Amino acid sequence: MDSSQPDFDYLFKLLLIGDSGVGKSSLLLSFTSDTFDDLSPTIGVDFKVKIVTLGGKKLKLAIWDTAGQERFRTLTSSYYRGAQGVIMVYDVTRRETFTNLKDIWAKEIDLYSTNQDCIRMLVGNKVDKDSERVVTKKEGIDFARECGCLYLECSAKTRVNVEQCFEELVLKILDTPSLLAEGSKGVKKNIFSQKPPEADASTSGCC
Ligand SMILES: Nc1nc2c(ncn2[C@@H]2O[C@H](COP(=O)(O)OP(=O)(O)OP(=O)(O)O)[C@@H](O)[C@H]2O)c(=O)[nH]1
Ligand SMILES: [Mg+2]
Repeated sequence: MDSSQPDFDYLFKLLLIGDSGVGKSSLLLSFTSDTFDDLSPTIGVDFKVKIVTLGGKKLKLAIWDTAGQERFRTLTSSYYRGAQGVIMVYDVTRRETFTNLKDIWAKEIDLYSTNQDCIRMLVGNKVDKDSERVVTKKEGIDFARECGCLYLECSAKTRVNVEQCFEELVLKILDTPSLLAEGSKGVKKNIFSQKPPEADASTSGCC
């Protein structure tokens, strides 16, 4: 076999955004390692890679996990560059994390995203804490409709709907010709051009 051929059909860059503590890193860990841990807040940006087979294609997902804390905000704009999908996460037990998605995060995507067709997914996390829920599913659905996003509720802790969050997003990317073209550019060049900046990268996990 020709070793210069990449072992995947498309390379997609996905981004997790949302307030600190909503569970972005936990979702990523749950998706990539099938585990749940009590994590510390992310510093700068973290980055994980997962290979999945979806829609008959072998896909390399480079998933960027950004810090929600205000003091890291200035680092974040460059992370949007070249992303084919963005997952906007809120905590169903903390209303301000939901309103901040509307007031801050959705605007950031508009401002910084370089892909016009970039697919957005709204995710309400921590549904395992049902007795503490303050944001209803209907509110989530309505907001998703308003901003033209996909929508799911999930729990990084119980892993309910975690895979679906990533899979539905990726399937929609696979359905969008302009994003597919981008994804295959990365493959042709056989480069991994979307590494986080050295100085900001905290840890790098793999597959
Ligand atoms: N019960 C419950 N707790 C969760 C869930 N997801 C995350 N947590 C907890 O919420 C806290 C914050 O989770 P993180 O994944 O670190 O949140 P984050 O969005 O990455 O936060 P930043 O890195 O600061 O932006 C941790 O104590 C997690 O254990 C969930 O689905 N259910
Ligand atoms: Mg984090």
